[in-house]
Amino acid sequence: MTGRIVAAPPPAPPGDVAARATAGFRQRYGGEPAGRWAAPGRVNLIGEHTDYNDGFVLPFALPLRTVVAAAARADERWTVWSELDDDPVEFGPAEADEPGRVTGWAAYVAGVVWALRAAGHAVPGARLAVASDVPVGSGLSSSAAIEAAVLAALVDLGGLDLPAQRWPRLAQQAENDYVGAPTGIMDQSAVIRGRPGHALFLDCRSEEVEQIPFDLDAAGLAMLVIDSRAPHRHADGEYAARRRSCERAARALGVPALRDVPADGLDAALARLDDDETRRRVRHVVTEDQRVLDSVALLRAGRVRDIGPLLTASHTSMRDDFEITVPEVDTAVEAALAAGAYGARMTGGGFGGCVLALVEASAADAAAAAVAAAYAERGFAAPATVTALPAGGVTRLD
Ligand code: GAF
Repeated sequence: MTGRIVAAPPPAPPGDVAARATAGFRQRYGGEPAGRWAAPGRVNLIGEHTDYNDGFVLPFALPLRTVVAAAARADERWTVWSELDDDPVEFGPAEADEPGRVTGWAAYVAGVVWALRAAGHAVPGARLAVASDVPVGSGLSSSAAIEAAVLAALVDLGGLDLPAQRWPRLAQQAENDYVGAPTGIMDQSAVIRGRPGHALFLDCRSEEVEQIPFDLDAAGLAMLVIDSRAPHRHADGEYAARRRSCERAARALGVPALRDVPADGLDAALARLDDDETRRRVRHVVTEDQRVLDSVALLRAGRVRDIGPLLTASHTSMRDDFEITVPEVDTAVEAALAAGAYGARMTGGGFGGCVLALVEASAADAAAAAVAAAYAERGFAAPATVTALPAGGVTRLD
């Protein structure tokens, strides 16, 4: 975030996140870490539920980071402490090699060890201490952040031969196959491959990326990130259901994935499907892919304000066709638009999480206040709003 907090932020532990990771390491394990690795959270500018349909996404990394302070150990065991939890978690090869054995937040760490070992790497035993400014449960990919930071730490500590372009898929496997969440590759790609001042245009089939300049400051614009504070209602089950429905539809249409339904062939494809719900799911994915492509074209031409209507159309599609929004996020979008935002949409998997609103920088405070007022009127818990600029992906700090 730019550091300009325009409404009450969620409570964060005191102290710089890297210093907290180091302090945690010293306190739990004694001695100094061999290094510190940081990975960011992310928001998705546009392209929702398109990644697992082999489609297009346009996320960017946030300046909020998860830091892992770590050192190798001589035996093949992994001890992880997080500031989320007083007690460290320790596991060995038996737990790492059996998906599901380690549970809770430490499963993301064990999942990375599992994925590396499954790919044939000699993963060094390690002690790790994790601190994070990426809020958990706000849809900003705290899980991808911990996966990426741990992956970077283990690759460096073990001197593993694993080029960074293979990291996103490996981190996704950790989440899919060890943790058991059937997510796509967007979040891991954003937090690993993000670049300051750019949004990441990713083709989720080929994994090709293009860094798209997204300089909000230069354009006099601000991106509000509004934490809807909506409790996640059945998010996991609903996410999996949407994915199954898309995969069924692709089979029914005889294509490898919904990405293969062209926008100008949408009506013909819809006519071949026999239930209305599936038709709406397909319409969301196909039109959303096109909105990503249109947004990229506008950004390449430097027309940042003009992506606003595409953001709002994405939200409408998620609300009416994909049915993944909730009253809190709809309220935030409506209030931001009424306050003059160029566009606004929920970002992330849905059923809560954050809303993005593209506004003139000079109007950011007023827009945040308008959202807070709309929330108060409806009796929702106060939203937390910050402004965000694109930041860099996973990195070694020292
Ligand atoms: C979640 C998932 F992790 C992503 O893979 C993506 O599907 C997103 O929801 C929806 O676009 O963040």
